[in-house]
Amino acid sequence: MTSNLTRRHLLGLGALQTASALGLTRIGAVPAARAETPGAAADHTPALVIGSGYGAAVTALRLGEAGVPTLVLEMGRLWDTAGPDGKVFCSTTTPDQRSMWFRTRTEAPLAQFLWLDVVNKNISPYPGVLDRVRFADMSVYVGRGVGGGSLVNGGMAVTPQRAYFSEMLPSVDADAMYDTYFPRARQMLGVNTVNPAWFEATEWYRFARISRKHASKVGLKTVFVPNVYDFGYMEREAAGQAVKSALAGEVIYGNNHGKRSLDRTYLAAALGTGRVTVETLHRARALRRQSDGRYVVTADRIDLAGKVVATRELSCDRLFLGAGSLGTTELLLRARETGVLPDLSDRVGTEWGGNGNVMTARANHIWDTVGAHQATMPVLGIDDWSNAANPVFAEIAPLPMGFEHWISLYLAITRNPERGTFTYDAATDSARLNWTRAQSQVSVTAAKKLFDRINLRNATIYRYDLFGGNKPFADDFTYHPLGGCVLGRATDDYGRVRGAPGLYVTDGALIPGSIGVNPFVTITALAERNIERVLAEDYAR
Ligand code: FAE
Repeated sequence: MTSNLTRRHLLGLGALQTASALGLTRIGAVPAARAETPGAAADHTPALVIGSGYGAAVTALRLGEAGVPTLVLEMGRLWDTAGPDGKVFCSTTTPDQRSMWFRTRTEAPLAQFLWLDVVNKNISPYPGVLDRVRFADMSVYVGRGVGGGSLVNGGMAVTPQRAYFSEMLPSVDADAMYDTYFPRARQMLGVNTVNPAWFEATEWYRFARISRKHASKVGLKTVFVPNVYDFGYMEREAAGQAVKSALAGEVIYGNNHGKRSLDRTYLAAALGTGRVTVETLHRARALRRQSDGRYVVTADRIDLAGKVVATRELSCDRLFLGAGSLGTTELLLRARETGVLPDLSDRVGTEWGGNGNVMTARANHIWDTVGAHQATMPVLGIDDWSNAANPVFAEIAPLPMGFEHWISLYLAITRNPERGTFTYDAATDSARLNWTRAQSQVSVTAAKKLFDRINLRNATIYRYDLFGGNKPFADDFTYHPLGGCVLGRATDDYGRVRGAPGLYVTDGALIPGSIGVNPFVTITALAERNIERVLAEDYAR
């Protein structure tokens, strides 16, 4: 199994490199140049997967292993080619066109410092790796490219608390998840933990140790947070033996080294099966079902300027949606509201949440230095989730600015029961999120209760200069969009879309708005569970 996987990985990685070197948008272990020949692309494929994030990558691998020829459509590009600076991804401090999805200016989460607009930079429009999807009172950050969110995220690989998992997804057998699918997901994703002795000694995590000290003064416990960043690599970075990535401020616009993103794990293995092909810069726009039961996806192929250069119709026997909470929900909502798939459940477009995300920052005393050098991968969290009166899991986040700033930054995950809904806007042919500031207030109140305690005991204050509008809490964006097509409601208990045989949801859209920790391990494990069942039942018929 292991050597097989290694061989597959190598084959897959080889395919990725060849495609990248030739500038192809079609990637497969079949000779890529031949596959790119005009007219060679088949219009029909047994399985079609939309998107290439966690749910999609798991699904593609398991379909490929089962011998099912599978095509993956990804709207972003393959991130494997060095730019003029010799790097695949641009730096965080001097971002260029590679940073964001068709923008003229970057839109970083922490937009200001000392109230000054010094963080964001002008860029030229390009299919960059990070997108910020803006709705009225909520923005959603997502990754774009082969690997989806894995290209831009903080790598924190956290398994949810079992009781809360069961509360959120009561129809899922928790024994099977915790005995089989969570361990499988962690192993496949390459999850590892920081060496505690190194953590205690290194300057790169001084910021985390300071926050731990302040939390412990009010009796709050901290826990180590696992990650998919290779901590062995990070130690070599610190020792000057490896090119710096997490220690060079890289994260939200991509890591050039060290991170086990999906293109190195699941997707490499999927391509290595020889049955999976990925088409990049293809945005699925519409889907319909033919009278013979096959699905047809209309996809726009864009160029690097964003211009639609071709529109393709691709038919498949089975269609797997892995375009993320926003992308998958929009495709289904559009299909239902335009009457193309009228039998879809009225639960499509409901139960959305941002996982109770809220960011905040504290100003430390002059003697509590956080260090000019900070690793971008968080490894500690304040775990107060079992506090029934105010459950919060707050990650101690880095703010690597290259100079001492005395700031402690946090991403708090709160238990927010509010849920948003999506409505289809015919004028723009898009899904609109209905979410209000008042719904975010629940998260702010919970985070404030926790950090007021820490501030009071340590005689510290909030920072008001970082999030715009003089706000000490960033409550208007999330990194963790969840829901929109929830398991057991809009789908059956294994992601089969109700009212549409042969159509499946594989991604974060299945989770009802909240999971209490960073979500990608849960999304991965759930996808593993669901595709196993679908292969055993639907493909056996
Ligand atoms: P996702 O990974 O979003 O993949 C969807 C893919 O589909 C993307 O590649 C899209 O480009 C593509 N797509 C969308 N629409 C279409 C279409 N119409 N046609 C073709 N392709 C399409 O989906 N989570 C953690 O657990 N730990 C962390 O440390 C963490 N940090 C984060 C930091 C940042 C800055 C961000 C943005 C997210 C972070 N997350 C983190 C969240 C995590 O990345 C996210 O939950 C998963 O990526 C969601 O996985 P999905 O499979 O749902």
